[in-house]
Amino acid sequence: MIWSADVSGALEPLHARQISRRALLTAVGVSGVGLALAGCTTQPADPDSFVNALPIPPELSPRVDGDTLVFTLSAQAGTTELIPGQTANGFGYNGAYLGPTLRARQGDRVRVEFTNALDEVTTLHWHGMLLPAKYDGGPHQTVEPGNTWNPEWEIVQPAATLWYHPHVMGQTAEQVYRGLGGLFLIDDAALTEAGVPSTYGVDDIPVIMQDRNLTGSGDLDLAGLNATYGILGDTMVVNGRALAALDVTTEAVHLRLLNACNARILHLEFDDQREFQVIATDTGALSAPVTANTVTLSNGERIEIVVRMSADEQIMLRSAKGTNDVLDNQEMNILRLRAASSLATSPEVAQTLPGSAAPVLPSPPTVRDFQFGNDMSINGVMMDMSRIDEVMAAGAVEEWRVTNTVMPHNFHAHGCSFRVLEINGKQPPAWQQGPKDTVLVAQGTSVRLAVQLVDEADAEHPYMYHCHMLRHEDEGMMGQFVTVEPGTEASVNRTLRS
Ligand SMILES: [Cu+2]
Repeated sequence: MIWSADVSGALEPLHARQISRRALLTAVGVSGVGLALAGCTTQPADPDSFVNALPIPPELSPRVDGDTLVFTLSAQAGTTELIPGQTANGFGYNGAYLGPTLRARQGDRVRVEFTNALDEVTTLHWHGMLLPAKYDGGPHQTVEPGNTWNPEWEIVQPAATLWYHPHVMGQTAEQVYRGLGGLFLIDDAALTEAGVPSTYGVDDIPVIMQDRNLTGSGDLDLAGLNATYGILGDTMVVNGRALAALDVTTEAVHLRLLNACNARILHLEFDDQREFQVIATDTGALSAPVTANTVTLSNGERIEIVVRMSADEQIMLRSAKGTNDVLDNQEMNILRLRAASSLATSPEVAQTLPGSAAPVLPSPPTVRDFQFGNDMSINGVMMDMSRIDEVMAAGAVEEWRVTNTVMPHNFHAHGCSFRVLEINGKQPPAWQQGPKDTVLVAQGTSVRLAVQLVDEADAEHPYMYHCHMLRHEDEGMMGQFVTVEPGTEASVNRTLRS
């Protein structure tokens, strides 16, 4: 057992706080134990130390203005407790870390009244949302400190777990790391009718997973933002709480798993390898539940699962060690699930779910290639805010091929939903065949996608495609496309007026 002295001088077992190696080096100096630990990866935190109640992000009640749901969000700085009893300085929406959960249904009109109460410029991007590019909250829709921004759109897509986060050029990694992010759920009663648990905070649980480095006093450690992959934290924070536990009171729980890490790849499983049902991917439901016992999520991706438990059971959601460089080189415990001694009955999930039909490629399809380069380029160029890289027909279905011969990256595109047709020429696993907006493209990998573009024509405001590893998109591993009236593609000006 290794012991460390906390600031009060009391000794406590090291595993109790999964103290970061950096903090330990600081605490013990660069000799002895510190040197012995340098260069090795952190052991997973002791499951028995996962005792902190999992916070549930509050639902944000909209104001109703005519036929529009109006949500009010403010980006702000404040203090939070990632570890109970210890103060962390964070950024959040309507709070000090993360933000409330927004909810709406297909067909709803929504407006967000957003205020930037930070002292730095930010943007507010709706990850996975199909909406006009001028309201997408990408790098062009900057909001200066003290200013407001009021995007308004109609929800045109089916039920999904979407999320919102900053997307400001060069500062996204730091702002997300400090805590800016939240969920936007699109609801559909048909999923509840199909037996998917849907009582928010009871058996329908958001699980926003973030790896963070914490200082010895529990604050966010910002060192390493400019490393190759940015910060890879050794402490998992879920919904803003380290060493978190969820008290399960029903036979089945629906977990909305979001990899909100800056770069880390998660290979999610339970410690007893139990099977669960995958019911949805990034942008919507599957057509039938898929049984699995492990799923991989790169950062930015979501997956929804239903897991069943027996009374008095305790299981750990964890990430297994993988082979993608430093992005998944350690096993990490994430969230402990503790079942009560008496569980409320849950229905079985129906064998048919209200999943949307996959986009059908025209014959012959329009094929678009995206090649990752060694220098953070895509197709040989880095991000230029004034350059339109691709012009597409609004509402079209296209075939995209993303090829990566260099280090691990992933690929995310705005203004579309896609299906993964092939990874290195083979069908992806069934749990990866649902609607998506982000896909892991590991080193030496090529993925083929069927992309359904949003039916919005606007030659002046681009959508983004990029690596979602936040350090990489900040460095410029990003490009821009516009969707325009079909037939007008050739006449579009590819230089944006500033
Ligand atoms: Cu990348």
